[in-house]
Amino acid sequence: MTDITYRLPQKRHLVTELPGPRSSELAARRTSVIPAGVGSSVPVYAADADGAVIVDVDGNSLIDLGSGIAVTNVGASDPRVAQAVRDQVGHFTHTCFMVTPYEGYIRVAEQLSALTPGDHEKRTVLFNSGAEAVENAVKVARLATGRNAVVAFDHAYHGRTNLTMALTAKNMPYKRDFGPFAPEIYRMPMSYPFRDDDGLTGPEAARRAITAMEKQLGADGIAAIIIEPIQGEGGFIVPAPGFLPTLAAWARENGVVFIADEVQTGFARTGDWFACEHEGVVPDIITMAKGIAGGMPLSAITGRADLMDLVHVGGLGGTYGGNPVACAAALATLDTMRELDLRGRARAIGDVALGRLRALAAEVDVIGDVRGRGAMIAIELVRPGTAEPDPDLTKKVAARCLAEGVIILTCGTHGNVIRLLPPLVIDDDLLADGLDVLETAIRAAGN
Ligand code: PLZ
Repeated sequence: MTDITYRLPQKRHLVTELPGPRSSELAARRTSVIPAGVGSSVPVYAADADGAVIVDVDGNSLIDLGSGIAVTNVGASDPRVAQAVRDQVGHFTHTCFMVTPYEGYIRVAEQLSALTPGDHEKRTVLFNSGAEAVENAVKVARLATGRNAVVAFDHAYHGRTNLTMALTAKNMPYKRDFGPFAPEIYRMPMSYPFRDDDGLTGPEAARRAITAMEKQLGADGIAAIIIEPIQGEGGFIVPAPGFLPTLAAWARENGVVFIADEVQTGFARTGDWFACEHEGVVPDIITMAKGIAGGMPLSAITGRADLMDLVHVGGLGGTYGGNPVACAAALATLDTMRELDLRGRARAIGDVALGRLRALAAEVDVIGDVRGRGAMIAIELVRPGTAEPDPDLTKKVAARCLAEGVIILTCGTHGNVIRLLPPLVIDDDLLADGLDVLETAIRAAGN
């Protein structure tokens, strides 16, 4: 691997208790101007960040094992990304691609055509957020098929806009009291190896969903199936082998558009460019965001040209979609990922972290499952000796990690999953230190 240069020391170093006095001051100011509806899982305010370290306003250096929810895969302030942004800002920050287009947008589309699974002809449209990409994938699928129904899965997360709230499974905090929701969304059972009946294979779990779709909806009424190849917010659920290929094959046979939501799994995170590649699944449309642009807001859909080209002129767009600064950041991000072989790095992180966490699981009785792929890793915490979720313990572990200066995110329908999403540029020592802290927190909280 090419050596990585960091601007800030890649070390955990605490100079105050967390949160420190300046963070507490900001937290107090915040309450008079920002509603409680906007949550922050870490009560520490950022002043600087680089690689896998976040420095707070009190001068504490924390290890970031969350990447701002799977965004800063190339690190928090990669020099190539920062320079590309500075260069672009020095020329123009916006013209609106729907008014006066520019080359950066085309270059990002060319790269996504080449990087996404499948060697068919493709088209790409750029947007700002993951939710917006999902909304547009569904628009294209409905127009292309002339059908209404859209199938999502148990534990799915697809966003917070009205349509994507409907696609998202979990009520609290995403949906409660925010309805009515968009119609014609149907939810099917997911493959969840840790919680499915013993021995249920991936193809069998797919047949379970397919039978439900055929009985409840009829294949010819379904515009699209949308699925995260590894579910993110829902608990880092890795479906059993064969689940995704069986569903994708059924979709193809029935003219149902197969949409892979790779907003969280995308861009080297799982050790491939996209998680679908692991089982050779080629989606009709793929949604992307987060890791695509090193922290700048950018999202995309890339889909089969024969579907995407059906949309009438002017049917897709938005003021900021494919903003030139975000495009410049994306191009630099993709170059960095290739240059530093971040796919290889993600696999190496997975080997280290999964190995350590599986060894720990053999020793403590609160870990029900360790799973993941590449640098997208989870531990599901349970009451000792059962499969009963333990969300309180999960919160306790995350809080203990934070107190020691390690940022850990949680997720899961039951709130009992610790997830690790380190920047892929994290160095071995920092990763080991972060895992030491996590291991100690689990041992202390659990036994
Ligand atoms: N699809 C698979 O993971 C965003 C959201 C956190 P936006 N996940 C993090 C939160 O509480 O809001 C996500 C995702 C998948 C779509 C989205 C939505 O992406 O960029 O947040 O709109």
